[in-house]
Amino acid sequence: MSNLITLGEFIIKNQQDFPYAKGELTRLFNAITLASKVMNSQINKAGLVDDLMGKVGTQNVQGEEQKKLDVYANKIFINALKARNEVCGIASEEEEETIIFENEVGKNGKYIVLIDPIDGSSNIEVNVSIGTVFAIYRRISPVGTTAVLADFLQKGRHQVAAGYVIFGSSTMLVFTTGNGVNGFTLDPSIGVFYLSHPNMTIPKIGNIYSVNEGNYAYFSDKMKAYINYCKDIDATTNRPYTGRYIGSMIADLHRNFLKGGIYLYPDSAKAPNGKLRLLYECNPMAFLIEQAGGKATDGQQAILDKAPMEIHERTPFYAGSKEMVSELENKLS
Ligand code: AHM
Ligand code: MG
Repeated sequence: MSNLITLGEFIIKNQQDFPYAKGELTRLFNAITLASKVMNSQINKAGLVDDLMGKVGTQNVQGEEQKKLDVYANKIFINALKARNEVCGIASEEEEETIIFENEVGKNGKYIVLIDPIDGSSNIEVNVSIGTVFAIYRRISPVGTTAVLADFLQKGRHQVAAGYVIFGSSTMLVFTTGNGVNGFTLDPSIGVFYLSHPNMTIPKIGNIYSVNEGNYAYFSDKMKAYINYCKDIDATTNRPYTGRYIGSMIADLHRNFLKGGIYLYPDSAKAPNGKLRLLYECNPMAFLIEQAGGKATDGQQAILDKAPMEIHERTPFYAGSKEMVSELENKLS
Protein backbone atom coordinates (compact mmCIF):
# COMPACT_ATOMS: atom_id res chain seq x y z
CA MET A 1 0.00 0.00 0.00
CA SER A 2 2.79 2.44 0.93
CA ASN A 3 4.30 2.22 -2.58
CA LEU A 4 1.06 2.75 -4.46
CA ILE A 5 0.86 5.81 -6.68
CA THR A 6 -2.48 7.57 -6.83
CA LEU A 7 -3.94 8.80 -10.11
CA GLY A 8 -3.52 12.40 -8.91
CA GLU A 9 0.18 11.89 -8.16
CA PHE A 10 0.67 10.11 -11.48
CA ILE A 11 -0.88 12.93 -13.49
CA ILE A 12 1.23 15.57 -11.75
CA LYS A 13 4.40 13.49 -12.21
CA ASN A 14 3.74 12.79 -15.88
CA GLN A 15 2.08 15.96 -17.07
CA GLN A 16 5.27 17.12 -18.78
CA ASP A 17 4.60 14.31 -21.28
CA PHE A 18 1.40 16.08 -22.26
CA PRO A 19 2.29 18.48 -25.06
CA TYR A 20 -0.11 21.18 -23.87
CA ALA A 21 -0.65 23.26 -20.75
CA LYS A 22 -0.33 21.09 -17.67
CA GLY A 23 -3.29 22.30 -15.62
CA GLU A 24 -5.68 21.69 -18.49
CA LEU A 25 -5.00 17.97 -18.54
CA THR A 26 -5.34 17.74 -14.78
CA ARG A 27 -8.69 19.50 -14.83
CA LEU A 28 -10.01 17.34 -17.68
CA PHE A 29 -9.03 14.14 -15.92
CA ASN A 30 -10.42 15.42 -12.63
CA ALA A 31 -13.78 15.79 -14.35
CA ILE A 32 -13.63 12.29 -15.80
CA THR A 33 -12.48 10.61 -12.58
CA LEU A 34 -15.12 12.40 -10.52
CA ALA A 35 -17.86 11.33 -12.92
CA SER A 36 -16.46 7.78 -12.92
CA LYS A 37 -16.62 7.59 -9.13
CA VAL A 38 -20.21 8.84 -9.13
CA MET A 39 -21.05 6.24 -11.77
CA ASN A 40 -19.28 3.51 -9.81
CA SER A 41 -21.33 4.20 -6.73
CA GLN A 42 -24.57 4.28 -8.73
CA ILE A 43 -23.82 1.17 -10.80
CA ASN A 44 -23.11 -0.78 -7.63
CA LYS A 45 -26.65 -0.20 -6.46
CA ALA A 46 -28.32 -0.42 -9.85
CA GLY A 47 -30.40 -3.42 -8.79
CA LEU A 48 -31.63 -1.61 -5.68
CA VAL A 49 -32.58 1.78 -7.01
CA ASP A 50 -35.60 1.83 -9.30
CA ASP A 51 -34.45 4.98 -11.04
CA LEU A 52 -31.42 3.25 -12.55
CA MET A 53 -32.74 -0.04 -13.87
CA GLY A 54 -34.65 -0.56 -17.07
CA LYS A 55 -35.59 1.40 -20.14
CA VAL A 56 -36.50 5.06 -20.40
CA GLY A 57 -38.95 4.42 -23.21
CA THR A 58 -36.98 6.61 -25.63
CA GLN A 59 -34.48 5.80 -28.37
CA ASN A 60 -31.15 7.41 -29.08
CA VAL A 61 -30.21 8.70 -32.52
CA GLN A 62 -29.21 5.23 -33.69
CA GLY A 63 -32.66 3.90 -32.89
CA GLU A 64 -31.44 1.96 -29.85
CA GLU A 65 -33.49 1.89 -26.68
CA GLN A 66 -32.03 4.10 -23.99
CA LYS A 67 -31.58 2.59 -20.57
CA LYS A 68 -32.03 4.73 -17.46
CA LEU A 69 -28.34 4.30 -16.68
CA ASP A 70 -27.40 5.52 -20.21
CA VAL A 71 -29.31 8.74 -19.63
CA TYR A 72 -28.00 9.18 -16.09
CA ALA A 73 -24.36 8.58 -17.10
CA ASN A 74 -24.70 10.97 -20.02
CA LYS A 75 -25.84 13.73 -17.65
CA ILE A 76 -23.11 13.03 -15.08
CA PHE A 77 -20.23 13.10 -17.59
CA ILE A 78 -21.52 16.17 -19.45
CA ASN A 79 -22.03 18.14 -16.22
CA ALA A 80 -18.62 17.17 -14.84
CA LEU A 81 -16.85 18.15 -18.07
CA LYS A 82 -18.78 21.39 -18.41
CA ALA A 83 -17.89 22.43 -14.87
CA ARG A 84 -14.11 22.37 -15.51
CA ASN A 85 -14.19 25.07 -18.19
CA GLU A 86 -11.70 23.37 -20.50
CA VAL A 87 -14.15 21.96 -23.00
CA CYS A 88 -15.82 23.87 -25.86
CA GLY A 89 -17.91 20.97 -27.11
CA ILE A 90 -19.02 17.41 -26.39
CA ALA A 91 -20.44 14.67 -28.60
CA SER A 92 -22.13 11.72 -26.95
CA GLU A 93 -23.70 8.49 -28.13
CA GLU A 94 -26.82 9.56 -26.28
CA GLU A 95 -27.13 13.01 -27.91
CA GLU A 96 -28.29 13.42 -31.49
CA GLU A 97 -26.53 16.75 -31.93
CA THR A 98 -23.17 17.93 -30.66
CA ILE A 99 -23.29 19.97 -27.46
CA ILE A 100 -21.52 23.27 -28.03
CA PHE A 101 -20.88 25.61 -25.13
CA GLU A 102 -21.65 29.05 -26.44
CA ASN A 103 -20.92 31.19 -23.39
CA GLU A 104 -17.59 33.01 -22.97
CA VAL A 105 -16.05 30.22 -20.87
CA GLY A 106 -17.10 27.63 -23.43
CA LYS A 107 -15.73 29.66 -26.32
CA ASN A 108 -12.37 29.77 -24.55
CA GLY A 109 -12.28 26.01 -23.95
CA LYS A 110 -9.57 24.34 -26.01
CA TYR A 111 -10.78 20.74 -25.96
CA ILE A 112 -13.44 18.60 -27.59
CA VAL A 113 -14.62 15.43 -25.84
CA LEU A 114 -16.43 12.56 -27.56
CA ILE A 115 -17.91 9.99 -25.24
CA ASP A 116 -19.97 6.86 -24.95
CA PRO A 117 -21.16 7.27 -21.35
CA ILE A 118 -22.28 3.64 -20.96
CA ASP A 119 -21.00 1.05 -23.38
CA GLY A 120 -22.52 -2.41 -23.19
CA SER A 121 -25.94 -1.17 -22.04
CA SER A 122 -27.54 -4.56 -22.66
CA ASN A 123 -25.40 -5.94 -19.84
CA ILE A 124 -26.64 -3.55 -17.13
CA GLU A 125 -29.59 -5.64 -16.06
CA VAL A 126 -27.68 -8.92 -15.98
CA ASN A 127 -24.87 -7.64 -13.76
CA VAL A 128 -22.14 -8.01 -16.37
CA SER A 129 -19.29 -5.55 -16.97
CA ILE A 130 -20.05 -2.24 -18.65
CA GLY A 131 -17.84 0.76 -19.32
CA THR A 132 -17.35 4.35 -20.40
CA VAL A 133 -15.07 5.36 -23.27
CA PHE A 134 -13.85 8.84 -24.24
CA ALA A 135 -11.68 10.62 -26.79
CA ILE A 136 -10.14 14.08 -26.27
CA TYR A 137 -8.98 16.42 -29.06
CA ARG A 138 -7.63 19.95 -29.25
CA ARG A 139 -10.11 22.07 -31.17
CA ILE A 140 -9.02 23.26 -34.61
CA SER A 141 -11.27 26.34 -34.74
CA PRO A 142 -9.85 29.47 -33.07
CA VAL A 143 -10.08 29.74 -29.29
CA GLY A 144 -12.59 32.46 -28.37
CA THR A 145 -15.16 31.34 -30.98
CA THR A 146 -17.88 28.72 -30.74
CA ALA A 147 -16.79 25.19 -31.67
CA VAL A 148 -17.73 23.93 -35.13
CA LEU A 149 -18.48 20.49 -36.58
CA ALA A 150 -14.94 20.17 -37.99
CA ASP A 151 -13.60 20.20 -34.41
CA PHE A 152 -15.47 16.94 -33.81
CA LEU A 153 -14.74 15.31 -37.16
CA GLN A 154 -10.98 14.99 -36.73
CA LYS A 155 -9.14 11.79 -37.56
CA GLY A 156 -8.51 9.56 -34.57
CA ARG A 157 -4.79 10.06 -35.15
CA HIS A 158 -5.20 13.61 -33.77
CA GLN A 159 -6.44 12.55 -30.34
CA VAL A 160 -4.44 14.06 -27.49
CA ALA A 161 -5.84 11.67 -24.89
CA ALA A 162 -8.27 8.78 -24.67
CA GLY A 163 -9.38 6.30 -22.10
CA TYR A 164 -11.97 3.95 -20.77
CA VAL A 165 -13.45 3.08 -17.43
CA ILE A 166 -14.45 -0.52 -16.89
CA PHE A 167 -17.02 -1.29 -14.21
CA GLY A 168 -16.17 -4.95 -13.68
CA SER A 169 -15.22 -7.05 -10.70
CA SER A 170 -13.26 -3.92 -9.84
CA THR A 171 -13.48 -0.48 -11.41
CA MET A 172 -10.53 0.60 -13.52
CA LEU A 173 -9.58 3.71 -15.46
CA VAL A 174 -7.18 3.06 -18.34
CA PHE A 175 -5.87 6.01 -20.34
CA THR A 176 -3.21 7.37 -22.66
CA THR A 177 -1.96 10.83 -23.45
CA GLY A 178 0.20 9.45 -26.27
CA ASN A 179 2.99 8.13 -24.06
CA GLY A 180 1.90 4.57 -23.41
CA VAL A 181 -1.08 3.23 -21.54
CA ASN A 182 -1.57 3.05 -17.79
CA GLY A 183 -4.33 1.44 -15.75
CA PHE A 184 -5.66 2.55 -12.37
CA THR A 185 -7.88 0.57 -10.03
CA LEU A 186 -10.42 2.27 -7.79
CA ASP A 187 -10.36 1.57 -4.07
CA PRO A 188 -14.08 2.21 -3.57
CA SER A 189 -13.82 2.44 0.20
CA ILE A 190 -11.84 5.68 -0.03
CA GLY A 191 -12.65 6.75 -3.59
CA VAL A 192 -9.05 6.78 -4.82
CA PHE A 193 -7.67 5.37 -8.09
CA TYR A 194 -4.25 3.73 -7.71
CA LEU A 195 -1.79 2.84 -10.47
CA SER A 196 -2.22 -0.92 -10.70
CA HIS A 197 -1.28 -1.63 -14.34
CA PRO A 198 1.70 0.53 -15.38
CA ASN A 199 2.79 0.55 -19.05
CA MET A 200 0.17 -1.84 -20.35
CA THR A 201 1.19 -3.71 -23.50
CA ILE A 202 -0.94 -6.05 -25.58
CA PRO A 203 0.72 -9.43 -26.25
CA LYS A 204 1.69 -9.60 -29.96
CA ILE A 205 -0.27 -12.81 -30.31
CA GLY A 206 -2.93 -14.52 -28.22
CA ASN A 207 -5.40 -17.35 -28.57
CA ILE A 208 -8.77 -15.73 -27.91
CA TYR A 209 -11.24 -14.59 -30.55
CA SER A 210 -14.21 -12.49 -29.61
CA VAL A 211 -17.18 -11.99 -31.93
CA ASN A 212 -20.96 -12.22 -31.84
CA GLU A 213 -21.06 -15.49 -33.74
CA GLY A 214 -24.86 -15.44 -33.72
CA ASN A 215 -24.48 -13.12 -36.72
CA TYR A 216 -22.47 -15.72 -38.67
CA ALA A 217 -25.17 -16.22 -41.32
CA TYR A 218 -24.98 -12.50 -42.19
CA PHE A 219 -21.18 -12.32 -42.48
CA SER A 220 -19.25 -12.18 -45.78
CA ASP A 221 -17.73 -15.40 -47.09
CA LYS A 222 -14.27 -14.15 -46.14
CA MET A 223 -15.37 -13.41 -42.58
CA LYS A 224 -17.05 -16.82 -42.33
CA ALA A 225 -13.80 -18.41 -43.54
CA TYR A 226 -11.83 -16.48 -40.89
CA ILE A 227 -14.17 -17.64 -38.13
CA ASN A 228 -13.79 -21.22 -39.29
CA TYR A 229 -10.01 -20.70 -39.35
CA CYS A 230 -10.18 -19.62 -35.66
CA LYS A 231 -11.81 -22.97 -34.89
CA ASP A 232 -9.54 -25.18 -36.97
CA ILE A 233 -6.92 -27.36 -35.32
CA ASP A 234 -3.31 -26.25 -35.84
CA ALA A 235 -1.00 -26.50 -32.86
CA THR A 236 1.69 -24.34 -34.52
CA THR A 237 -0.63 -21.31 -34.45
CA ASN A 238 -2.39 -22.03 -31.15
CA ARG A 239 -5.62 -23.06 -32.85
CA PRO A 240 -8.38 -23.66 -32.19
CA TYR A 241 -8.58 -20.30 -30.42
CA THR A 242 -10.69 -19.92 -27.33
CA GLY A 243 -13.98 -18.10 -27.90
CA ARG A 244 -14.97 -15.31 -25.49
CA TYR A 245 -17.68 -12.69 -26.05
CA ILE A 246 -18.98 -10.52 -23.25
CA GLY A 247 -20.96 -8.15 -25.46
CA SER A 248 -19.37 -5.09 -23.84
CA MET A 249 -16.67 -3.88 -26.24
CA ILE A 250 -14.67 -2.31 -23.42
CA ALA A 251 -14.63 -5.50 -21.38
CA ASP A 252 -13.81 -7.65 -24.41
CA LEU A 253 -10.95 -5.33 -25.35
CA HIS A 254 -9.76 -4.98 -21.75
CA ARG A 255 -9.24 -8.74 -21.79
CA ASN A 256 -7.22 -8.39 -25.00
CA PHE A 257 -5.01 -5.79 -23.30
CA LEU A 258 -4.16 -8.26 -20.56
CA LYS A 259 -4.19 -11.63 -22.31
CA GLY A 260 -3.95 -10.89 -26.04
CA GLY A 261 -6.56 -11.85 -28.61
CA ILE A 262 -8.67 -10.41 -31.38
CA TYR A 263 -12.00 -8.58 -31.12
CA LEU A 264 -14.25 -8.44 -34.18
CA TYR A 265 -17.38 -6.44 -34.96
CA PRO A 266 -17.66 -6.99 -38.73
CA ASP A 267 -19.89 -5.47 -41.35
CA SER A 268 -22.67 -7.86 -42.31
CA ALA A 269 -25.77 -8.20 -44.44
CA LYS A 270 -27.69 -7.02 -41.37
CA ALA A 271 -25.35 -4.13 -40.48
CA PRO A 272 -23.49 -2.90 -43.60
CA ASN A 273 -21.05 -0.79 -41.55
CA GLY A 274 -20.99 -2.95 -38.47
CA LYS A 275 -22.42 -1.62 -35.22
CA LEU A 276 -19.73 0.29 -33.41
CA ARG A 277 -19.36 4.04 -33.70
CA LEU A 278 -16.12 5.41 -35.10
CA LEU A 279 -15.81 8.63 -33.15
CA TYR A 280 -16.53 7.74 -29.56
CA GLU A 281 -16.07 3.95 -29.46
CA CYS A 282 -13.53 2.79 -32.04
CA ASN A 283 -11.20 5.81 -32.20
CA PRO A 284 -10.43 6.04 -28.47
CA MET A 285 -10.00 2.26 -28.22
CA ALA A 286 -7.78 2.26 -31.33
CA PHE A 287 -5.57 5.01 -29.85
CA LEU A 288 -5.16 3.01 -26.63
CA ILE A 289 -4.55 -0.21 -28.54
CA GLU A 290 -1.85 1.30 -30.78
CA GLN A 291 -0.23 2.92 -27.75
CA ALA A 292 -0.11 -0.53 -26.14
CA GLY A 293 1.53 -2.09 -29.22
CA GLY A 294 -1.64 -3.60 -30.68
CA LYS A 295 -3.50 -2.91 -33.90
CA ALA A 296 -6.99 -1.65 -34.82
CA THR A 297 -8.39 -1.66 -38.34
CA ASP A 298 -11.63 -1.59 -40.30
CA GLY A 299 -10.21 -4.39 -42.46
CA GLN A 300 -8.73 -1.99 -44.99
CA GLN A 301 -7.11 0.83 -43.10
CA ALA A 302 -6.10 1.79 -39.59
CA ILE A 303 -9.09 3.06 -37.64
CA LEU A 304 -7.05 6.12 -36.61
CA ASP A 305 -6.56 7.13 -40.27
CA LYS A 306 -10.23 7.13 -41.20
CA ALA A 307 -11.63 10.56 -42.10
CA PRO A 308 -14.96 10.90 -40.25
CA MET A 309 -17.97 12.21 -42.16
CA GLU A 310 -20.54 12.42 -39.37
CA ILE A 311 -20.73 12.23 -35.59
CA HIS A 312 -22.55 8.92 -35.22
CA GLU A 313 -21.04 6.99 -38.14
CA ARG A 314 -20.33 3.32 -37.75
CA THR A 315 -17.40 1.23 -38.88
CA PRO A 316 -16.37 -2.42 -38.97
CA PHE A 317 -13.85 -2.86 -36.16
CA TYR A 318 -11.12 -5.45 -35.64
CA ALA A 319 -8.67 -4.89 -32.80
CA GLY A 320 -6.25 -6.49 -30.43
CA SER A 321 -2.97 -8.40 -30.75
CA LYS A 322 -0.96 -7.04 -33.67
CA GLU A 323 -0.13 -10.34 -35.36
CA MET A 324 -3.67 -11.64 -35.08
CA VAL A 325 -5.17 -8.47 -36.56
CA SER A 326 -2.62 -8.46 -39.41
CA GLU A 327 -3.46 -12.08 -40.14
CA LEU A 328 -7.16 -11.20 -40.32
CA GLU A 329 -6.39 -8.30 -42.69
CA ASN A 330 -4.56 -10.70 -45.01
CA LYS A 331 -7.50 -13.05 -45.02
CA LEU A 332 -9.97 -10.26 -45.77
CA SER A 333 -7.92 -8.76 -48.61
P1 AHM B 1 -23.94 0.25 -26.81
O1 AHM B 1 -22.97 1.38 -26.80
O2 AHM B 1 -25.31 0.69 -27.21
O3 AHM B 1 -23.93 -0.52 -25.54
O4 AHM B 1 -23.51 -0.75 -28.01
C1 AHM B 1 -22.20 -1.16 -28.18
C2 AHM B 1 -22.05 -2.58 -27.72
C3 AHM B 1 -20.62 -2.99 -27.55
O5 AHM B 1 -20.18 -2.76 -26.25
C4 AHM B 1 -20.67 -4.45 -27.79
O6 AHM B 1 -19.45 -5.00 -28.19
C5 AHM B 1 -21.70 -4.54 -28.85
O7 AHM B 1 -22.55 -3.44 -28.68
C6 AHM B 1 -22.49 -5.79 -28.74
O8 AHM B 1 -23.39 -5.84 -29.78
P2 AHM B 1 -24.11 -7.19 -30.19
O9 AHM B 1 -25.13 -7.44 -29.15
O10 AHM B 1 -24.69 -6.91 -31.53
O11 AHM B 1 -23.07 -8.27 -30.24
MG1 MG C 1 -21.36 1.88 -26.92
